[in-house]
Amino acid sequence: MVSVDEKLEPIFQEVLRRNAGEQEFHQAVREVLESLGRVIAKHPRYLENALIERICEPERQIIFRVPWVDDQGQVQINRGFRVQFNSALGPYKGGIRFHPSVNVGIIKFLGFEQTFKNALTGMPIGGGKGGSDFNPRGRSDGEIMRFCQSFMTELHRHIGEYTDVPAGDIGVGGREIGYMFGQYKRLTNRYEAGVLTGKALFYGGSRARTEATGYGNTYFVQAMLATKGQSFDGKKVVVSGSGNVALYTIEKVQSFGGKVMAVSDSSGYIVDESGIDLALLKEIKEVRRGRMSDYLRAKGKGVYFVNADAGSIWDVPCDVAMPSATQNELTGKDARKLVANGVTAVGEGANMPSTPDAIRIFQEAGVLFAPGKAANAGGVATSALEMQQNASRDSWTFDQTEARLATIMRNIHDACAETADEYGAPGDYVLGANIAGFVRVAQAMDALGVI
Ligand code: NDP
Ligand code: 2IT
Repeated sequence: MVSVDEKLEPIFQEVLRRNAGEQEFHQAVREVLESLGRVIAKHPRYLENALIERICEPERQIIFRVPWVDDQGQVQINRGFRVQFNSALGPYKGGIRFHPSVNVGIIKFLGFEQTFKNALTGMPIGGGKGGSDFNPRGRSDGEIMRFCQSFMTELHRHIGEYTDVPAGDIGVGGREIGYMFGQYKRLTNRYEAGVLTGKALFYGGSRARTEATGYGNTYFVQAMLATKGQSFDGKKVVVSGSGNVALYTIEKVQSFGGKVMAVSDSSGYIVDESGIDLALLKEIKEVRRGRMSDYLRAKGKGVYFVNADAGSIWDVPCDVAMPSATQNELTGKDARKLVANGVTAVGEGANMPSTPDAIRIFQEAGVLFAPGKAANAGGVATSALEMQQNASRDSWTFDQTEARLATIMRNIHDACAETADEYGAPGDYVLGANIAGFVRVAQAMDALGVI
């Protein structure tokens, strides 16, 4: 196991003490601190002024009650969160997640990672994250709207285009952003388009934002493969999840000549020997909001379905793995299986999908490994492009926006690779991403005084 530098160990112990029980947050902090030993050896200045301690402490954490009325007339209560982690580089920026597993530790890990991810994009955005333990599964459109309105009734006083700009994440897509924007507009009497991103195109959204995270991860993996003289062409790819990130990962991988063998949702995974039929999958997931088994029913021949408790999607042999569902979905056992099956590259579309064990196994096996905070940064980067378009009351073409995204992903890839080289760990994208992101945030914090 990689260890935390002895000078940083007391900082980590203090994080554990002050944030007891928040395992995902501990995991995310530990990974960054493991990378920072090399930074403080070179720049002892970052140990002064408690800069690292401050980076590990959110600037503000908001927890609130979200009451709403279901279709049966019953009052329901959920808990809402917004963690405003760091605003040294710009307004807090990051998604909102609706999932029953959401708790403060999960939102904190996401906000912490978001801070470094957003710094890596090179755009003027700080880091934040929010959400609720609300479960959208099986809820009617009216219930979703009432929940979003109640959530925003509290959240609106904490956000704004210059303060904090939320967007989507698990369980929050264009529909939910629309309901939240509508309620924000009513409450504030302002058409403040830049307060939320991921809006639909007809009221201030950006072209390519829907596609951006999946496309961006594919561009990142393409750049990693190119360092070994390889490409996606003819490669077998497995993409977990079947939501926003997964669908547009599949789209781009297929356009680059890759063959996507398997996809999943929380019920299980399907394998399609002839390659995933993306039009069918989109119809099931984006239009019908259906389940993985609907694909099996529609397709039948050459397709099989494995229940979530009967096996792991990572048992399916592939050249490239692109985990795009949720945190810690790819374990050490899965990584060992993938390596045994000859995987050559892994690009994390989700946030922290690989456990620390899995990352170690990939790296020891020489697998090209792209951590989420670099590889999935295309989503938030395109959100920042949406903010730019809103601020200038402009609207760019798809090609123009995608070209910006492609350049940003190339720059992030190169920054990670060059930083890894500079700090004596060539090919270690985890170290490169953590250090490059950290240095940008730390420099800004340092310049702003004790904040
Ligand atoms: P969606 O809600 O669109 O899709 C999530 C997918 O992951 C669904 O297929 C869902 O299955 C599956 N999933 C979610 N939670 C679990 C779980 N606990 N166990 C198994 N499967 C699960 O979300 P996104 O595609 O937007 O997000 C996916 C990941 O990408 C998340 O980690 C998110 O933080 C990250 N991300 C998203 C960005 C964005 O722009 N949207 C940007 C950067 C990162 P089911 O429907 O059955 O629940
Ligand atoms: O994890 C993420 O980067 C997101 N969910 C997107 C955040 C954003 O503000 O677009």
